[in-house]
Amino acid sequence: MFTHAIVRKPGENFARGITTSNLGLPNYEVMMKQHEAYVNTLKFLGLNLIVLDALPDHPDAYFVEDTAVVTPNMAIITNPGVGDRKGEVDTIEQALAAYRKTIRIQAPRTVDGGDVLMVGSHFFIGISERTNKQGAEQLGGILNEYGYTWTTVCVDSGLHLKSSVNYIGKNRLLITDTFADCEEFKDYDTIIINETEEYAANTLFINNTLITPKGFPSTIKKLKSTGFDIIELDVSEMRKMDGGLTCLSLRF
Ligand code: CIR
Repeated sequence: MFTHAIVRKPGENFARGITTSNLGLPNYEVMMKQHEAYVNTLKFLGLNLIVLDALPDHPDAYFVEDTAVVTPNMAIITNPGVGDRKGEVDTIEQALAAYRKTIRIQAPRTVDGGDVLMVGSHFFIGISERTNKQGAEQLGGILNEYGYTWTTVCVDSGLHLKSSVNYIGKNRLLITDTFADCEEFKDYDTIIINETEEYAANTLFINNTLITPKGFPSTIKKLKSTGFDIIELDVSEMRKMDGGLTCLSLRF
């Protein structure tokens, strides 16, 4: 069970962050409303929220998931794979230091937290444009020291591993078609997302509730079969910036 989450307020200049989407310009007021609804949902699920201020020099900094990997025993502070985002980690380390021992990924190794999927005591680490092999190896070495296991997964499509694969409880993965046949996931049951709803793979599982993006009816139908409570949240403005539900918080 998670008891805490770190989030960060989006800055007024958040639209200057990195994006590949062509969904139009995001709106600040709508973004803030959607972010507030997200924070309130985590509170409703019983989490204690640590809300950090916006970092104007880093317009993507509210996607806090990329800056750390938090385990029950310690937290690994990442070295994000794009230059613009590297400066986001210091304030995250300060916030996490109150709860966990922190250990840093060292350059030239890179890791984005969005590439790291925790399933119990096992970690899947995506090798992507943001997370390099050396970064995965340093991260894996640290995880081993603390008794965790890890395997790598090649991320050929989507920004991060968790853009396409997420753990949704009871040995089940919510997964896009592209990743469904990966050997690495063979020990898990899978719910495969329809090709037209791939964005909904970024569903967040918190304390036996599934938080899923609004607007993906076929995914909702499939998720209902899990028996877990489901909360739909509109994250249209985050999506315009290539982010989603998992990216917006660090849960621990
Ligand atoms: C970026 O390109 O880094 C941000 N605009 C989006 C990061 C999304 N984070 C995530 O999927 N964990």
